[in-house]
Amino acid sequence: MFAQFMPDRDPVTPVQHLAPDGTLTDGVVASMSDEEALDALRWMMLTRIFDTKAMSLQRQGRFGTFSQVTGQEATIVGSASALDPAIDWVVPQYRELPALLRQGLPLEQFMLYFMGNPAGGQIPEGVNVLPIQISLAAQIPQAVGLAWGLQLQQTGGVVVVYFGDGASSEGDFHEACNLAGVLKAPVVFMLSNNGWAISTPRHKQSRAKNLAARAPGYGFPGVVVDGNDVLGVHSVTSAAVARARAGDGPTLIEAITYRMGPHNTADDPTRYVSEGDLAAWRPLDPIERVQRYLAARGRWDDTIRARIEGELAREVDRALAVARAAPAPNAAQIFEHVYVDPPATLCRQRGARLESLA
Ligand SMILES: Cc1ncc(C[n+]2csc(CCOP(=O)(O)OP(=O)(O)O)c2C)c(N)n1
Repeated sequence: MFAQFMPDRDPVTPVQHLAPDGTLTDGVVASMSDEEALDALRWMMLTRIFDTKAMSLQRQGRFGTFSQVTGQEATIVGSASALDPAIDWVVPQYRELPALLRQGLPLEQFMLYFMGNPAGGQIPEGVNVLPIQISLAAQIPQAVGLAWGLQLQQTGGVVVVYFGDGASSEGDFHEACNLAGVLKAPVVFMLSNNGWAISTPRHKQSRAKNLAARAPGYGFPGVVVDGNDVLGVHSVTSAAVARARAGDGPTLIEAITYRMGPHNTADDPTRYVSEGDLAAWRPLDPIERVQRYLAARGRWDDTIRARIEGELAREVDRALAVARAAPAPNAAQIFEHVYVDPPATLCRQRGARLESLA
């Protein structure tokens, strides 16, 4: 199954704690309590429900271009749940909704962004996340800078920065790794290898035997994990966070997962993703895997599913109602919340724009 992500030579076996049938792999102690696994499952299910809603809102013209998480929920939730939102930071690409929510970003705030309201890009005070980044890999050096700042301030905080296999081919990724290695910055590089950079497959992305294998070249460890296994991802991320917090520097985690939907709402994956690949990945669904695990422990059944699905659907509807009731955006807003003291050129542009509208 993992072979398609790696060139023929010397494949690694990804770390796996939870097998697709929901059983723990031999000798493994679960990295989460049942309560924590249930909590992780809720975040994963909320994300899936939101994805469906967001796709339909986009088709109705109420949402802009949107990238779903579907299929990758364990990678994002397993890693984010290794963080302490009070001191740790999440630096996203654009496919990490549950990590942002777990850090405390309100769902309605996330929705406003996709409704074209500049208020959606304004992160509330005290929520330790950076805004979504569309320019590939630009967030990675920024994350290292943030981690360096936390190191200097001795806050004990760690930064987890998310990006894809495609972004890992950008120069920014390599420069960021180099600097992080030199500084021993408290950062975890979370590479979601979902098989695709839009329509470019992993095997055209790099000759490296696996993408985590690049880390030792920068002086820190790389680990490959089954990205559809929330317990495995949680375990390797917890170890990487502990390492960073102890002052031992960065880790690169490559989570092997699969993008089960389009790249975004503007994409037609039927032109390049084979039905056979999707069929092979369907039984590896990260949400069903945790459900099987919890069912075997007496913590999951159809009654609990119906209750939780109802609660989550209501939560999405509530957030949508709040986002819809938000004040309409105005032209001045796009100049706000970037600088404390805006530079003179920006002030001039703002003045000219408002004058032309008046
Ligand atoms: C600097 C830059 N180049 C190109 C693009 C266009 N683009 C948007 S998403 C994408 C693919 C990204 O793939 P990956 O990093 O693997 O993330 P995924 O979308 O698969 O999660 C590309 C090429 C961009 N946004 N920024």
